[in-house]
Amino acid sequence: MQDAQPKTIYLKDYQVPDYLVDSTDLHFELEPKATLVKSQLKIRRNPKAGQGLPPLLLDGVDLELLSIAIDGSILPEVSYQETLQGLSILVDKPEFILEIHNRINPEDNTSLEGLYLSNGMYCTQCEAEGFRKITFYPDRPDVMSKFTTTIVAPKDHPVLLSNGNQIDFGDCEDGRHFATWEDPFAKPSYLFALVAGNLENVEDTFATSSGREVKLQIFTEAKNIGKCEHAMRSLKKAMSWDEEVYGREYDLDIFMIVAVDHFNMGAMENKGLNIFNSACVLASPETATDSAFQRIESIVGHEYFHNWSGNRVTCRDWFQLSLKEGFTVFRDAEFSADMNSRAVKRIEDVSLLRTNQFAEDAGPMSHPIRPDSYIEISNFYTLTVYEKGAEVVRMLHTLLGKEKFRKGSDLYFERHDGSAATCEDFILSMEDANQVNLTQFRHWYSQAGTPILEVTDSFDQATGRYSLKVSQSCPTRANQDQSLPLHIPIKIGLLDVDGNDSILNNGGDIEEVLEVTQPEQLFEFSGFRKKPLPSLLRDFSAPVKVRYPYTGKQLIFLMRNDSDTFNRWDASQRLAFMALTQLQQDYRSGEALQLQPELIEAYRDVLIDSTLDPALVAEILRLPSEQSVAEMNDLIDAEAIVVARDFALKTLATALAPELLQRYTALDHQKPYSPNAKDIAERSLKNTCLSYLAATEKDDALNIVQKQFETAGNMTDSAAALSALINYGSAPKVDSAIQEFYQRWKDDTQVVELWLGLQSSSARNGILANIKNLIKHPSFEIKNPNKVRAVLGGFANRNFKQFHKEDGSGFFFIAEQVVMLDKINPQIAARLVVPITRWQKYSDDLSGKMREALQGILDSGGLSKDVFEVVSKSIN
Ligand code: 0A1
Ligand code: ZN
Repeated sequence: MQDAQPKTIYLKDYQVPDYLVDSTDLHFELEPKATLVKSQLKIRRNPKAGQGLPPLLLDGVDLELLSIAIDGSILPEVSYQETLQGLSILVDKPEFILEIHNRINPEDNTSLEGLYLSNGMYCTQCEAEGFRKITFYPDRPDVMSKFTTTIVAPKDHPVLLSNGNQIDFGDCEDGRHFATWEDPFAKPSYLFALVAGNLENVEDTFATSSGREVKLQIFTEAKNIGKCEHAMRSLKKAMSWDEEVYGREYDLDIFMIVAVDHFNMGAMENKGLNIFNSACVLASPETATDSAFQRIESIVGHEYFHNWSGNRVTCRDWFQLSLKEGFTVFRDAEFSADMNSRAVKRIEDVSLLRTNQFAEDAGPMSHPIRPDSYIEISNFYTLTVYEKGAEVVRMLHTLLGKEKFRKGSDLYFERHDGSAATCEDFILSMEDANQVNLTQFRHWYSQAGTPILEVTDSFDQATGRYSLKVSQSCPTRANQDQSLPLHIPIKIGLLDVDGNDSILNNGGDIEEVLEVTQPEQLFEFSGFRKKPLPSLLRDFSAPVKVRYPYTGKQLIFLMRNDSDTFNRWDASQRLAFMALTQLQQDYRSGEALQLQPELIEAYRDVLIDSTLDPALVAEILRLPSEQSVAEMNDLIDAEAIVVARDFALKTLATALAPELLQRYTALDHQKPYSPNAKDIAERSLKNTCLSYLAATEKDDALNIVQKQFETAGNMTDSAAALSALINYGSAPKVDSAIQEFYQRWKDDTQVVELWLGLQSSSARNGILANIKNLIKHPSFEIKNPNKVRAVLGGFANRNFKQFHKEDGSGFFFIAEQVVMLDKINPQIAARLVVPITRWQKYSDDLSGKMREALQGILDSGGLSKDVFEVVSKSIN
C-alpha cells in the first residue's frame, strides 16, 4: 500500500510535461474481478519541454500490465521498466501511437478511487489521481486530451455511460453489448468517468440562452427514482443562474448525473457525466431534511458550475486546486444565497469557516489556499482550499465590485478556455480587465493562518472626529516564514445612539469598505456629535478574527439595531462567547455559575420579535457549538466548555420556556411540506424552540417532543424530535423511539445514515458502548464512507462531550478504527484521524492521551501515504 519512503512533492519543482496526448481511445471489457482495459494514445513530444527524447513516464497503480505496443509493434521488455509508480518507456521518435493492455480488479477496489463497484454498479472516481488505477497514463491535469470510450458489458448492466455524446451502441456476438462515447472537449484524465449498471433515469430538457436544447438525465437505482425531482429542479436553476450572472452557457447536448451509494466525497464534476454521492442528490419530503434539500441544491450547482470553473478552464497542477474549488464554492454560495435567504446562508458558511477552517489553520496540517508541498494530494481537499479559497475570491468581489469582478472573470474564461491555468492567471485577469494592482493581495494565496485584526477607536468631542485604528497580524507556525501584511477589505458602518447608520462620507454612504494594507493603519471620519458604535467586518468581508473591546451592553445594542443582518448575528455570538468564557472561569475557580439577566432578556427580545426572519431568530438563539468555543480558546479545557455550555443552554431554556412554547405552538401548523425558504425558516425556528424545550427535561416539554416524533409529516420535524429525544428523553422512551424509527425506515439508505448519525452524536453518557454496538449493526458497512462518516465521524466531530472523555477512551477507539480503515479506504481513514491531531491545543490530560493514540497509529506500521502524512505532521 505504501511506498518505501513517502515522498514530498513541491510546487517549486513544477515542470511542463515531456509528452502530450492528443487523443485517448479507451476500450473497457467489464468484469468484477478482471476488467480488461485497452488504451490507445496518440502521443507527441511537448515542444515546450526542451530538446531530446527523454523516457516517457506513465503513472500506474495496482495495474496488471498485459502488453505495450508502439505504432503497432509489441515492445520488447528491454524498452520499458515497470516501477512502483508506473511505467518508464524508452522513446525513439517524437510522435507515435502507444497501445497498452492491462487488467484491473474493480470488485476488490475498496479505496473508491479509479474503477470500482457500488451495489453492483461500475463507477469511477478519478480526481485527483485515480485515473492511474485504471490504466497507465500521464495522470496530471496539464495533460489534456480528447477521449473516446467504448464500454463492453453483460446485458444485466443495461446502462453504459461515459463523457460527451454517445456515438455508437449495439450487441456483441458473445451476448454482451457495448456503447461508445466521444467527448469533443479536450480534458485531463481526472475528469474521465464511466458508469455501467442497472439504472433508471428521469429526463428533462433545458433550452440555453442561445437556443440549444440540452437533454438532462439523472440516473439511479430503480428504488430511488422518486427522489430525483429536487436535484433536477436545482440543475435547471443552476444552468439559468450561470447564464445570468456569469454569461456561461452549457456546451454539450447532454448533461448526466448518476447517484452512487459508495463515494468518498460529495460529488464529482466529470465532463458531461457528474457522479454524485447518493446523499447529495436524492431527496423526498418524507425522507430528506430541509438541510438535505439545501445541500443538494448547492452541490448540484457546485458541480454544474465546475463545467466552466474547472473543466473548460482547469488547473495546471494540484497546488492550484483552489483556482477551481475556491472560485466554484464562491459561485455556489452566491447561487444558494440568490435562491434562499442570503443572510442565513452567509451565517451558515461563516460558522463552518470559523469553527472548522480556523481550527485547521491553527493545527498541524495548516496550509495556504495554494499549498506549497504535499505528500498525498487527497489530504488537501480541505476547508482551507475550498472555504477559505472562496472567501479570498469573495474579497476580490468586494474590492472590485460586481461589474469589475465580472469583467475579470470574463477575461479569465476567455484567455484560458481549453487550457490548464494557475491562481496567478486568475489574479492577472482581474488586474488586466480592470487596470488595478493586486500585488499585495496575492499574499492570501501563499500565506497560511488566520489573520487577527486588533481594532481600537477614539473620539474627539471638540472636532467631531472619530478614528479607528486597525492593526493586523497573522500567527505563524514554526515551519512557516514570517507573515507579510495582507490586503484586507473591512466593510464597516457606524451606528448613532439611536442605532441608525451614520453617514460616513461626502458621498452620503452609510457603509464603507476600508482597505487595510499596513501593519497598522488609521481611518478617520468626521461630523459626529457623539461617539458612534462601530459595526465591523459587515457581512464577514474577510476571513479574519476581529478584536474590539465591545462591552456586553454594546453587543446587545448591535444585536437589536445593526442594519447588517450578519453582524446582528455576530453580536449575539460574541455575547454568547463572552458569557461562556466567564462561565468556564467560574467553573474552574469553583464559583457558582450564573447567566447575566441582561443576556437572558436580550435572547427573550429576539425570540418574541415577529418582525425578524424566523431563520435568523433560530441562528441567533442557537448557542455556539462546543467545537466553536474550543476554537476560540487558546487552551482547550473540554470539561469546562461542556459544563459552561450545558449550563447556559439549560438556564436559557428554563427562563424562556413560556415564550419558547408560544413560538413553537404558533409555528406548529401542519402545512403540506415544501422546501421553500419561508417554510424552511419557520421549521428551523420551531425545531430550535423544541430542542430548547427538551433541554428543560420537564415532562410536559418531553411530551411535546414525543408527540412531534409520533405525528411529524416530514423528515425535518421527525429527525428534530428524534434528536431531542435521544439527548434528553428517558431511557426506555429513547430506546423505543430509536427502534421504531429504524423499523419504519430501514430500507431507505439516506434515512438510515441520518439515524446512525443522530445516535453517535448523542451527548448521553455511555454512548461509546452504543457506538461499539452500532458498528456491528446490520445497517453499518465499514466499506461505505457515508456510514463511516455517520457513526465514527459523528462521534469524533459532532460529539464533543463524549469524544473528549478524560480517560481518552474516545481517542483510543477512533485510533483503532483508523488503523483498520486505512487498509480499506485510506482517504476516509485520513479524514477520521484529524480530530485527534489537534492535541497541542488541549490541556495536559487530554493532550497526552491524544498523543498516545497518535503514536499508536504510527507504530502500527504499513500506513497509507494519506494517514502517514496527517499523523506524522501532527506528531513531530
Ligand atoms: N472536485 C470535487 C471534489 C472531489 C474530490 C475528490 C474526489 O475523490 C477523491 C471526489 C470529489 C468537487 O469539488 O466537488
Ligand atoms: Zn468542487
